[in-house]
Amino acid sequence: MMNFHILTLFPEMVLQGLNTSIIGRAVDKGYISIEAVNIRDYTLDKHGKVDDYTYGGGAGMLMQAQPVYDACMAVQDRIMAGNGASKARVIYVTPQGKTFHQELAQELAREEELIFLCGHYEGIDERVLEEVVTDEISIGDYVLTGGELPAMVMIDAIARLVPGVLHNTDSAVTESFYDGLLEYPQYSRPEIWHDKRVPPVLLCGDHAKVDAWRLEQSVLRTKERRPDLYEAYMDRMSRETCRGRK
Ligand code: 4HQ
Repeated sequence: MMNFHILTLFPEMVLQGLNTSIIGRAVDKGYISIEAVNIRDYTLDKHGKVDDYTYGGGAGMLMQAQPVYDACMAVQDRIMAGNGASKARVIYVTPQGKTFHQELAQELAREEELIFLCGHYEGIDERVLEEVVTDEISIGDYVLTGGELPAMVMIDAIARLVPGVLHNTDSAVTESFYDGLLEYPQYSRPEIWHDKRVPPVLLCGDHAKVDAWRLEQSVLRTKERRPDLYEAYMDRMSRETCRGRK
């Protein structure tokens, strides 16, 4: 069981996005939980304000420290009341963080609780980030309007690694990036479509032959499309071969 907590000004956006399909089913079955906490609920401002102008001037508004801090502390307190001790990691979603990747998803999937802090406007007052954030993570080098989509991307990638979430227990390891290779091409009925035949090896019934073909396709594809991944794969293979000879 893994519990995700999302601190956001748009709780309905993340709940809508994550309560569908596989992730929605995982919530229903109790493998994961997803809680969206509205940062606005924690402002002490009587008009519900959570943002202000930046010192030093410049364009745009900044989320203020107080509501973010109080929302985060409220979640940490509830987590600690639940598990009796440890604080959860707090992930601030920002282009300035280290880039999210499959290995990081695997590491985070081993946590019991994760808090995602989603900024809006021009971001969040630096002082509260210094106090509450344990990890800064980006989903890639482009600029979005808020941290909600990146948080949803990461939660999806992490949640599917939690035991029980995927039907097929193999899928989490068989797919792209397991072994650092891209996936092989796949085919379903009909056998001929737009004059294109399914590769005959897939119809031969010889599982060893099928597996060998798929690995070959994965390697060819990776070499062609992701030379960086291919190089890393070849390096890994040659190291393993060395060890095998010892
Ligand atoms: N943001 N990967 C939130 C991003 C982003 C990204 C821009 C984060 C706006 C307020 N986050 N601020 N790319 O573009 O994580």
